[in-house]
Amino acid sequence: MTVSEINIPDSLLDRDCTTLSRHVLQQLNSFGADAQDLSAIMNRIALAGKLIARRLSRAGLMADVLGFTGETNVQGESVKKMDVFANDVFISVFKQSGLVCRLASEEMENPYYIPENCPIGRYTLLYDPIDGSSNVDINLNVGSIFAIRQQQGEDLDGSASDLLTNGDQQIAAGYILYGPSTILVYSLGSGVHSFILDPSLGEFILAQENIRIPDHGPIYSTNEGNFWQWDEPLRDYTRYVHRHEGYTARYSGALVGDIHRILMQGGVFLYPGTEKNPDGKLRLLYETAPLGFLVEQAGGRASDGQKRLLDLIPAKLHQRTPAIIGSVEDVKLVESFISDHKQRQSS
Ligand code: AHM
Ligand code: MG
Repeated sequence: MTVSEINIPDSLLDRDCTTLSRHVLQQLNSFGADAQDLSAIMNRIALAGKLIARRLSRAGLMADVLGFTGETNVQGESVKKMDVFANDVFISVFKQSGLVCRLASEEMENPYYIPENCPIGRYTLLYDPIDGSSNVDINLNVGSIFAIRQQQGEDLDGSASDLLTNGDQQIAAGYILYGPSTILVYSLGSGVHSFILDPSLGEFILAQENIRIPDHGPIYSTNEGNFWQWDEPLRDYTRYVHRHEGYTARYSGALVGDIHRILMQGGVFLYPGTEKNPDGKLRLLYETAPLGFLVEQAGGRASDGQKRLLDLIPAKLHQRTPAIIGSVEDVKLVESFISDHKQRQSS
């Protein structure tokens, strides 16, 4: 039998061959320079994901992977060795790429510039290299979150103030979930698509296109240990789900995993403000805005309880914001507790 006589169904080949870079070009429906750049950027992000996944998979076997560095980051949080490693991986995959001029991350006070890229690379990568890093030492899921924005203006003073704009300025956003398998989920503003890392190929292969989040789902995902510090409407919402059939709590302590579950099965993720921290814990530019972009693209809703997350304009790079993200009906229900409470107070 000759090779041409072997009958392999087209659908099978297509499934195995739709790589991330090819998918980006298909999405943009172009082979032009901008499309090639975005495809190359996504490919580099995927490479960072593979390098991080590889290190995580052997973390307990290697020296100097688990635990803290002893440093504190700009957020006042203890830095883990994996945070530093993953942060540096994203920088190194973009060096000499000609693609990305600036990288801004949870782990760096100021954006990192790659000057040799700047004359041609007009893009900025915003990212959280390891989100949920408290899970690393106990071998549970963690993630990386990213967003791509186009640089506006010249940024001559190096303040990167053009990044302080709303979330609709994101050209692309996504996450990589390091779980039993490594999954990359992304959107270029036309639907949400997932890819699974096939370790035998070393490639992310298309798993699901145009993911739609259910309009309502059973899951509510929040750290109820903070109940005592929440405002009354959030407590009322929690009491409501406790007293009604059909809700189930799921919280992993790693945002990417919790959002992924909600994206697939429906429900709501909540990280509200507290008395001590009215803006909550999560950061807008590289955590909640990218995830809000994705969830909206999948037909869901993302707010700070009152306003659309993507409409918020951060006052600073590491701005925090309350986050209510998930299925349309479930997010609206949480918002209704907040607006009803406000109305009662003003009447
Ligand atoms: P990190 O980026 O420093 O890991 O913090 C973000 C994480 C999210 O992944 C998760 O949803 C949240 O912090 C958990 O916080 P808490 O332990 O307060 O529930
Ligand atoms: Mg984080």
